[in-house]
Formats: sequence, structure tokens, C-alpha cells
Amino acid sequence: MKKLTYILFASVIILTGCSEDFELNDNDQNLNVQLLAGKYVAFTADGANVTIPDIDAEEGETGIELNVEVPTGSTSNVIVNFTFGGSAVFGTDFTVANATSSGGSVTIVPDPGDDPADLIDNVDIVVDLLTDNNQDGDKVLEVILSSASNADGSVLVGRGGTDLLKTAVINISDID
Ligand SMILES: [Ca+2]
Ligand SMILES: [Ca+2]
Repeated sequence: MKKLTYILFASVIILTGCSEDFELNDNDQNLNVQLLAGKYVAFTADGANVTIPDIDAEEGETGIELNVEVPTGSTSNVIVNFTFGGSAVFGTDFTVANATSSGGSVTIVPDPGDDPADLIDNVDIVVDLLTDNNQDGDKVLEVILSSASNADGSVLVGRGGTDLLKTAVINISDID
């Protein structure tokens, strides 16, 4: 009898647990659906590609444009924050306007029109590579999207909030 009571009791707990889990799952699923359908910013790739090729450049090249888009569009400005990685040193090997060694930000200003033919809202992160008259070897610069937000709150980074299209790589050849 004790065993039966225990089993019944355990069943009640399991059933109760299940119903709670279902509710939680439902909430989670709603949240996930919203997140997946939500806005994200990512580096612009050709077609349905989920990667962008490394950019090969050399010291002294300026105006290297890394395009960032918000594919679903946005009704308010999207501020995109980015950081730097790799062996290249800010201020020695490269600069980016209005950025520091710890990173910077650019703003995607939405296109006012709703014409589907309009380009997807986007902005360039512009990288200038520096000369140093020094045989310092080839360097690698990574520009990594770190966070983003618009008037509605935070916006995911990377395609669908994943690591895809979150990092752009510039290989910098030493010219000395
Ligand atoms: Ca250098
Ligand atoms: Ca050099």
C-alpha cells in the first residue's frame, strides 16, 4: 500500500511537472519564435551564403568597406557595436573612424520607403590599413559584431542570432 501511495504520489508530481513544463515550453517556444523571426544584424553575404570570404589586403589600403545589414529592416535607427580581434593592432596596423582599440559603433539608418525594391537597410564599417615602414609581418584583423539595438530594444547579432556572419576577416600583407 505504501508503495502504491508512493507511486500515485510520484505520478502526481510527474504529471504536475509535465503540465508546468508544457507551459514553460510553450512560453519558450513563443519566445524562440519571436527571436528567430526577430531582427538581427549581420555582415552582408552574397545570396544565401552564410559565410563571407576573407578580404586580402595590404598595408596602406584605405576605405575597406565591411557591409552590415538588418535584413528584416527596422523602423528606427539600429546602433551596431563591434570589437576587434586578431593580431592587427589598432592605431598601428589599422584604424576605423570613431572607434578605439576596444571597438566602435555604426548606425544603420532605415530607408524611409516601404518599396520592396529598396535596398536592405545597411551601413559600412570602413577600415583603413596603416603603413608602418616596418617589417612587422602579415597581420589578421577580425571585426566582430558584438551587440546592437534599436528603439524597441536589443537586436540580435549574427544571422538569426548565431555566429554566422558575425565576424569579418581582413588579411593584411606586410609591404615592407
Ligand atoms: Ca603593419
Ligand atoms: Ca609593415
